[in-house]
Amino acid sequence: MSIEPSVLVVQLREQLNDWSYRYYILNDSAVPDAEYDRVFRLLQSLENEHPHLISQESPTQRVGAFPLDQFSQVSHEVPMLSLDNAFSDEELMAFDRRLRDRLSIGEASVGYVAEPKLDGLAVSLVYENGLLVRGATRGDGQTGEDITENVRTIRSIPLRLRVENPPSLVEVRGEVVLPHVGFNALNTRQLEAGLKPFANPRNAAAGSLRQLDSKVTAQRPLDFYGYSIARLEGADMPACHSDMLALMSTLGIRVSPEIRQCIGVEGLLAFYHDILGRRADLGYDIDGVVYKVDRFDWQEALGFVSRAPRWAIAHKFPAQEEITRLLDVEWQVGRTGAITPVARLEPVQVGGVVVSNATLHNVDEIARLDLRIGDSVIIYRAGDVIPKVVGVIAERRPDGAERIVTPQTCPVCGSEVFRAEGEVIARCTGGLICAAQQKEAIKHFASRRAMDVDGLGDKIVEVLVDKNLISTVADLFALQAEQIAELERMGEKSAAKLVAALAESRGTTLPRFLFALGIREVGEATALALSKFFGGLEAVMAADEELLQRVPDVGPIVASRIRHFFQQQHNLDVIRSLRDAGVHWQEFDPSDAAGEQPLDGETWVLTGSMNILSRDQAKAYLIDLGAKVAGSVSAKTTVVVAGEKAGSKLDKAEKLSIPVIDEAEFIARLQALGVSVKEA
Ligand code: JCF
Repeated sequence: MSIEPSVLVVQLREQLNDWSYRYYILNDSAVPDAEYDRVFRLLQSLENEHPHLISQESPTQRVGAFPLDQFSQVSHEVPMLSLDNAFSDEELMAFDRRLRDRLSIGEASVGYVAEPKLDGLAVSLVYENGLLVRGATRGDGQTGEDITENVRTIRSIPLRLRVENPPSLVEVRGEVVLPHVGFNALNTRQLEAGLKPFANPRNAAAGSLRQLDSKVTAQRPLDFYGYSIARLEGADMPACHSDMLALMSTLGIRVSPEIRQCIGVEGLLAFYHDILGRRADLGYDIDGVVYKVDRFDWQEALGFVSRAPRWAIAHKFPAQEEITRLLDVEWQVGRTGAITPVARLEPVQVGGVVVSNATLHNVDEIARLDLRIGDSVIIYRAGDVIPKVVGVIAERRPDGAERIVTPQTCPVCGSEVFRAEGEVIARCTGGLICAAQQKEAIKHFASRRAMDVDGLGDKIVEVLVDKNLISTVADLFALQAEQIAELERMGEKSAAKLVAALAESRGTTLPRFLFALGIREVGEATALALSKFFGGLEAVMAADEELLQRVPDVGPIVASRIRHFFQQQHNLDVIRSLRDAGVHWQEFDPSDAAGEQPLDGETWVLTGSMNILSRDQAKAYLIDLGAKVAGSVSAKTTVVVAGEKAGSKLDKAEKLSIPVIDEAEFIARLQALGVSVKEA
């Protein structure tokens, strides 16, 4: 017997709305995304077949509606208030004093409700008989704009209240924000599309909410938190603010989980400092905290001054945006050779710390901002992230403000600066000889999956470079035990061990060596493919881009990176030195069967944790033997190695009848293939 479509549609809708509620409002994900999507598509196809079954509250209706020519005006039945501000502890104490005087409660403490003050846009949501019928902006507090279609796209705003018998009318007030993650993703998309990025999340949220085309709003990951009920009909209004917030939660409206009841000024200050300390971790911008008198009878007694209530105040945090002067632009070389412009600024307080440097990301950013030395610039700093220059105040440009020129050579090593076509990032071509890149290059070279030098950890590499004992990877092999023994926290024993490990690592494989060179875009898989194709290093070095592209999985970009690497004389010098130092591997004729590896063509999957081997090591062994190592189990998987606490991959392997072996069996197989297995 099949279920009636009209019944099924309701069931699916309820299921999806319930999952959505748990995900967006309770922050607990009930089912995997894939399952949600599957049910969503099922509902969509049913609604397509039976359009009369579509209803306004269906989750399929959150994708935006027809674009509007303009927003219509909405007058607020109950005005949307603004808040008075306190900028210091003293101002806050004066506020509390005033309240107690007006209420004539002497030295008794006031019960407050404190909440983070979200830096977004205030909106009003009207629910009639449980159904969302209107969304509006604050406007001037009396009249706002009808943004119903836009708010309907926000997943954390329920289209229907989650109660059996909803009040006949509920007007919720709250704040729409764009969380940091969404803001960064949006700006990345803007830049990729050649559009201007938004200066801060608030502007981005405002721009997103005031879209005449709600389909655009639907693409913006906006969030909503309610902070009060302005009108309630068909139910009793609670007697205090904290109970009203609880009622909102019951109705399915998201309320900030940070809201607390606080007693007296001491309670408020403790809340303020707690939230200020966690400001960066909240995931969205806040510009302070809001305190409200909890008791409604007291709120009523206190009343209003002009458009702000006497019973509430916003205690502001230090601003996250400030204006200062751009003194200079310096160029920094990152560990991958990326050359990034850094703004040197006249020191300014932003978000409570003194900022004198800010990132400019890349050369395009300078052009986009039309930045000149001497300009007045706007600095934005969200929490702990690096401050950035988000704007220029063009009217304040001084005469003779200098243009900013991209360097042609690396400021660290003097090598040519290269910017690949279509790339926004300029890079130093110094590779292994550039001091800025040396440390990272050496760490990579020595790592498990590369040359696997036992005991040469990141810390030691840093010390060796800082003490000028090494500057390229080739210098590693000239290190003497006596030199190492003199370093801090190194003894004769560990020095001798390290020298022995270095000596041992000289016997390697071609794929490991190619990977160890740290050529951009050449990971282990590509290194292996190159080895198999060419059989020897000389052949890889001599190959032109056309030939390189014949290697499986090597496209034009990777080919150009490889070619470019081997065209740099300093890279050739380092390779020469490494070979002179005794680094060697087996080469073979690629047309010959000798190049074949025991696990050629096999795909292995590692899951769970192992006791004897590290995952990197296990992977490296497999790759050395010619296998591919994949991240997920599929019909193409040859074997799954399951360590302890193996999870879903194991289930999947069983479902697909793929052989599963444990760590002991894995090691036995490696040894049978001639690998001398080392403990991690
Ligand atoms: O989070 C906010 N931006 C916020 C603004 C929170 C509140 O509780 C507010 C507000 C503006 C007015 N309460 C009022 C009365």
